[in-house]
Amino acid sequence: MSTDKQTLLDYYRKMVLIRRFEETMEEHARKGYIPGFLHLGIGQEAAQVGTMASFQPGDYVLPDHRSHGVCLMVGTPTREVMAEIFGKKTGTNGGRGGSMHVADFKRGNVGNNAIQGSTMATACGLALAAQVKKTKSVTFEFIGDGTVGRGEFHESLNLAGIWKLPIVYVLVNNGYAISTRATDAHPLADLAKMGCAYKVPGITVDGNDVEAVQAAAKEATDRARRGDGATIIELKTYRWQGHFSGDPASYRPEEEVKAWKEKCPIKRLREKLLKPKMADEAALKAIEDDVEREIQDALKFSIDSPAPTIADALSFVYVGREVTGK
Ligand SMILES: Cc1ncc(C[n+]2csc(CCOP(=O)(O)OP(=O)(O)O)c2C)c(N)n1
Ligand SMILES: [Mg+2]
Repeated sequence: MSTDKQTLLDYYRKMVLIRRFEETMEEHARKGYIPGFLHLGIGQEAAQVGTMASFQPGDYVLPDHRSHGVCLMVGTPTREVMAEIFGKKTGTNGGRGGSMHVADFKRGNVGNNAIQGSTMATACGLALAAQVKKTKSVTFEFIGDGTVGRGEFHESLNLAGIWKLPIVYVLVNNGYAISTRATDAHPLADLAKMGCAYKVPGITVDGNDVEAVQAAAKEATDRARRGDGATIIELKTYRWQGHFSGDPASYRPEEEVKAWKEKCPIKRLREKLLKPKMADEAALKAIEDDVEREIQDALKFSIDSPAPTIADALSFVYVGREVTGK
């Protein structure tokens, strides 16, 4: 593939940003700063960056529970995403959502729902609205391999198929749903084929190759924008950590984890940039240093920001009416 140098450097910065963001979150979860569960997407950066390269203003995205990187890719400032995960008042949702519910409506991030697969129904609604209003907006729906076994998966694909809804299903197949191997849970190895019963075409792609992901996502997005309907892009990748931060992941053989770390999507792009001398070490180091400054700024902002007050917890409970607690 012949992606130009500037675009590849942009992908490199974005992937390093997500990796450093996730590592910083993990470090601070261990120190007790982060309330609630934290699901990290370390190892899945190419899937997030490559897909979101086709996201445009006016589009919608429904991230899943492992999607801090997706939340960053819609353009929400790193400070606000991080502060939300820290549960602070300055976060995207005033600290009410936390890691799994970072939403930024004005940028098209409609947010996640803790119930696997439920956002697939929401995606149908958003896509139907766009179709009726003729806005050309595309809905990006992130799901994992585990979600394929849910009823909503089939119900939603049926609607998307019959109504030709403008949806890109981003099926991140990282091989596991908590401790259950995808190959033990589903009869098909390539889950993209699940759409054929609903006339929703699918493609299975190496999810650690950012250029391959970008190409597949672009084709699916163009197809949706043309009015030709939904596509599933299945991105085969691996989560390096356990299901949540603190899960020892003893259900996975060490050699398997090691082999996938060798296939690191960031290392791969780094080598691609260095070998034909598209970029030198100094240029990549400058990008990494720049990312580090952004991460440290967001971290200081998040730690220094105030926590929500009890009164804050009572606002937005009812539309148009404040609850005073009295
Ligand atoms: C309906 C429902 N069942 C179970 C859960 C608990 N749960 C949270 S994440 C998860 C696994 C999801 O696996 P997958 O879709 O492959 O995503 P991954 O965690 O691998 O990114 C489960 C079972 C849930 N949130 N909702
Ligand atoms: Mg999974």
